[in-house]
Amino acid sequence: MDELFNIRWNSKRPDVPRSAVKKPIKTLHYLTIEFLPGRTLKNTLFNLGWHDIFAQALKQKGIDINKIFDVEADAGLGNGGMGRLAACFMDSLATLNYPATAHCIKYDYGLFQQRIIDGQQAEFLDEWQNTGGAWLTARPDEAVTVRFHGNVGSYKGPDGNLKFNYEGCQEVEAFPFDMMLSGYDSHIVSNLKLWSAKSKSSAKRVNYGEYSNRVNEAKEIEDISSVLYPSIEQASGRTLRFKQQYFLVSASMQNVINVHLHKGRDINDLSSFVAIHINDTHPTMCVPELMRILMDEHSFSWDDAWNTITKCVSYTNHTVMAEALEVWDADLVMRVVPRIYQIISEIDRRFREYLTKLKKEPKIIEHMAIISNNSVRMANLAIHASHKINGVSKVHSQILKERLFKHFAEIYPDRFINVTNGITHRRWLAECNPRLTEFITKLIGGDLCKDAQAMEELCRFLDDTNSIKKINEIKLENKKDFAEWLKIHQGITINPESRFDVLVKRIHEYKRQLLNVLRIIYLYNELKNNPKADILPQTFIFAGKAASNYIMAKRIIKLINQVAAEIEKDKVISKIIKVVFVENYSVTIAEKLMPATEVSQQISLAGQEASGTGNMKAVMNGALMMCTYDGANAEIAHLRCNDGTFTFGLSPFEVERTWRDGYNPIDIYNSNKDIVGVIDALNNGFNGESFKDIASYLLNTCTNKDNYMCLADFEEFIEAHKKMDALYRKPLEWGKVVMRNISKMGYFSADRAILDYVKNVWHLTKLK
Ligand code: B1H
Repeated sequence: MDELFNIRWNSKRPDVPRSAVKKPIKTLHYLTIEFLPGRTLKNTLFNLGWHDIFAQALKQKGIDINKIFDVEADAGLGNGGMGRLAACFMDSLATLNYPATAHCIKYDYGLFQQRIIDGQQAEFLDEWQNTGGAWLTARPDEAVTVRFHGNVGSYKGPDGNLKFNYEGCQEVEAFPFDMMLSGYDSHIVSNLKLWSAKSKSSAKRVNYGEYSNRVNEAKEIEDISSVLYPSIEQASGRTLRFKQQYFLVSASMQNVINVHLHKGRDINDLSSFVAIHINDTHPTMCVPELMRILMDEHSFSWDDAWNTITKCVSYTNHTVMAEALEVWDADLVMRVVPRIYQIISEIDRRFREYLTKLKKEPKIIEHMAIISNNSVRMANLAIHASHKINGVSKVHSQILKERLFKHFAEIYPDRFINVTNGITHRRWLAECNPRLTEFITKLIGGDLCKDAQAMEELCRFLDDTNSIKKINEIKLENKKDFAEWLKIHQGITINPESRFDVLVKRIHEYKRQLLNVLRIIYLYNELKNNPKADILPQTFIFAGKAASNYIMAKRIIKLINQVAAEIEKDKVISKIIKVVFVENYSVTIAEKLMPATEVSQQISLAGQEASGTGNMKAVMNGALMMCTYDGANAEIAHLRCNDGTFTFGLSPFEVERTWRDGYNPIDIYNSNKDIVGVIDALNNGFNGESFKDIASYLLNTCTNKDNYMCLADFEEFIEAHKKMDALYRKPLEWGKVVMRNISKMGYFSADRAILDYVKNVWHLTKLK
């Protein structure tokens, strides 16, 4: 059935008799807990080549096509880069004619709608399906049952082997909805299969007096697909999040097997037809779930099941943050999915046996084990079961291989590879920045959408003053557009002639929005001391959501807004610098902001940001980056030969060494009068609110002091900005660097990333 979805709907289905197809068609199943497609209508029209025709036709009727696009809600099934990456990958897979299905959950509510009220983040329900749900097609024919809890029984089967049955389970219907994701001028579409949880009890008659119990039971089941990342502060939330993960993998693995069998294929040939990708640790339970299906339902032996699965499965790690390397209480796993726990225990037992044979020390075996200390470690399981494991940038992959998963890399050296992330340059350049795209296309010819690497050709025009002037003009026009949009949507006026300095991403301590605010406070202090100080007129634009229970992240949002308000009160300073916080950052807002960005802040503490993709979006749209040596920043900087890059701060290695040697922010404070000024200002407060808590977070000698080393990198950050400002004051030179950077960005197209995955990991069949 899914072949249907991989055929472009307006093209004639190739009439190939099955017997004539010699090689197995290998399809990707991309398992992901997040998926952020943004809006679909514009993208689909664009990919079909119909955008301009529709726009013109509507214009004749006096209708602005953008007004129609604005009706559609973003499908907010994700939180940030990881979910967006999945969407970019599906676009490239379809464009390049590789068959792929992404499996995710049809969350009833998206992440949340963010408003800023009194400077603070307020969260509102995101009912994305009201309009964003228009693209969903219900697939009742593919519904499957997912079982939780209950008891596992065993008995001897007719073949003499041990068989397992499950009794007293909670049965949940996994009901899929398909969303077709178009590629650009391609023969096929990718499919996004979104699973929703339904109670199966509606078919059963309700006994007298039991109705409300039955309703509560149904609600509890439907909660499984209610929200992304349910809070794990309480035990009930942890159970829910865990159930959600098993729900996704059980439904998708059953689907993979059902489709495989439905096509008349042999279950023993699974690995020739199917590549299964674990996107971060959340879907790791696909491994024991597939073991269960193959052994308990298809009578595979342990070894045959394991050999099949390890040929199918690969894993991408997206972060080194400890909280995302999931570990579940063994008791929880045992209680919620008892058969799966048995299988994981056996994988662990065999793995420990293997490590013992390799003569690993007991301490190392414990460290690598899948179950240890009454916990189940998902990353260890994913690595042990995957034939390839990759990080998402060179620096990150190196950290995985040499630090985080060092012991695994020793026993499985060939499994660890790097695939640097990419973005679909169609959405993130051609669609969102038509002025720049038209200009580039005029210069270099050809179809940029098909060949991102062709941008390299721009190099030929680096000495053409008119082209550089045009690049600068386009940026100004895009800034004007954004200013107009901001005025309409948030009632805020910004000056398009000021430099747009942009930091947009999830609010997290490691991403160091705080460091950027410290710089703004420093500039404010400079202007207070001397209103005539030579400081460039700048608009500092922030956007991003903080997790609703992340207190420090929410304090940082408050600080940004209070600094903004304080600056506004000063008639002179507010003419030079202005801070704005754009509400409810989303794919759609990013599409408006990237073309207007001049300075893109990518300032995570080195070693913490696995890749980043906002960096690629910004530079492709003609921004220069202020960045640390982290994630893909390092590769972007390298590709443009380190000229015109503004890199500052400690390297990942230096960060480690500084922690080891003992980091003391007080010493830095005592030796830098600018930092003293900034800390004093935090203590005194902004717009009537003191930020003593943040001052002491930065300085306190408690264990939590300046966890992400804002003070360590402060001075270099300021100095790097001075160099950047000097370049900005020479528009032709700035424009030339911008143009050269754009010319190098073809490498960061998701098309290249997908070709890397296809060649080195998935080995998919290209459909003709
Ligand atoms: C990324 C996450 C993430 N990596 C767990 N990991 C989460 C993991 O709430 N959770 O449980 C939430 C988010 N997100 C991002 O992936 C990285 O931070 C970026 O650096 C990277 O560019 C992106 C895509 O690879």
